[in-house]
Order: sequence, then structure tokens, then C-alpha cells
Amino acid sequence: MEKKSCMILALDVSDREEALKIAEDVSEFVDAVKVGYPLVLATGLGIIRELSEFAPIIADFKVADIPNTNRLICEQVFEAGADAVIVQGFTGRDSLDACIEVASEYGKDVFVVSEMSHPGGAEFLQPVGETIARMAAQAGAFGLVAPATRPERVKAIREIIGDKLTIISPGVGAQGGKASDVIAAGADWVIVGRSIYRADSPREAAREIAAEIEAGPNGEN
Ligand code: NUP
Repeated sequence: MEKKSCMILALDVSDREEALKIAEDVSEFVDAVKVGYPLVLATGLGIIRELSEFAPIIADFKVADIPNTNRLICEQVFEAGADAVIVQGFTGRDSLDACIEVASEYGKDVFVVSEMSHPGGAEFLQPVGETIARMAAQAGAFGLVAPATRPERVKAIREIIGDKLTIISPGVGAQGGKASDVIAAGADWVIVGRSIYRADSPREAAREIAAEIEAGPNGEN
């Protein structure tokens, strides 16, 4: 995944044509497209290969099962053409290892959720977020998912993992986070969904957020 705009589109629409149109329209301003349950359940796994024409695809299935089931899920995800998969870390090292093993067989990447961006993410996950981040680094994950709604947490996690892992960060716009703040805190990419796909012009919305990232937190860059 090449770092240009530092932005990933979360494409949580449920219509195939709309998904393809938005992906094409914004492809100039995003480095990857994240697809998850809403789009895949509505249109089928084949949407991954269709979208991969426009950008690398991150499959956000938050895989959270026993090692064998995780392996079977990841095989399907990579066979479908995804470039990376998002998995949960709270299921433990053996479950994560299974995902990383499959990813390396396919030459693909694993992102591990260390802490979620919504208010409830502070209830159970946040207290173990740093432990999960350390485990992900030791296991050889490619990156972490950390909350754009709490840039101070992104900073803390970046300090723990150093430059070893990439950080992708959801929670910009609709959930209250500001893209340039999160990049300044140490995220490599922000993930943006509703602020783009619900805009009158997704292309203009993506262009504006990309410009805001480029300008930096105080508009100084
Ligand atoms: O902690 C997380 N928070 C989060 O919002 C982990 C995620 N994977 N996400 C996903 O990021 C969420 O499921 C959605 O696809 C996207 C954020 O979308 P939006 O709030 O920008 O619309």
C-alpha cells in the first residue's frame, strides 16, 4: 500500500453500483478502500475483486475466532482478492498467529485492532489496548487499527510500537476525529467513511480531507 494521501476510504454502502462509482470517483484521493460487512453482505464477496481495480482493498472483517476458523476466514478473504485483512487482537496470540500465517502464505497483510474508536471502545478494549499492540508487534503483524477519536491514544501506541508497525486510524469526521491531528499523533493513514460516501460530492469531500491532511494541524505544512 503506497502512502500518498494518507487516507483510506471506508466504503460502507450497500449498493454495488454506488460502491463502484464512489470508489472510481475518489480513487485519486485515497490510498486504499476498506470494505466490511455492510457492503459484502449486501453484494457478495465478489465486490472485493471488482473494487480492486481502483485501489488496494482492506477487508474489515474484524476476524475474532479460534485459530482454525480464523485461518479458514483469512483464506477466503485473500482468495477473494483482498490485499489486507483487519482482525481482532483480544482473541489472543494463537488466533492472531493463524491469520498472520495465512497472510504470509498469500503475501498479504494483517492489521490488528488494538482499541476501537467509538465510546464503548473505552470500556473493555482500551485497558488492554497497549498489550494488544505489543503482541501484534511481536507476532509480526503489518499494522494496527487505533482510534482517530483519541489522538492521544494513537500517540501512546506509536510510542510503544515505534516504527515497526503501521497505524491506520478510523473515527475521522462523523465520529469527531480530525484527520491532520491523527496523522500528527503518529497514524500513517486515516480511515474515512460517512464524511465521504454521504457527501453530495464524495470526490470533493475526499479532496478536502486530503488537503487538510497535507496542510497539517495548524494549516502550516
Ligand atoms: O475502532 C474502529 N472504529 C471504526 O470506525 C474500527 C473500525 N474498523 N472502524 C470502521 O471504520 C467502521 O466499521 C467503519 O467502517 C469505519 C469508520 O467509518 P465512519 O465513521 O468514518 O463512517
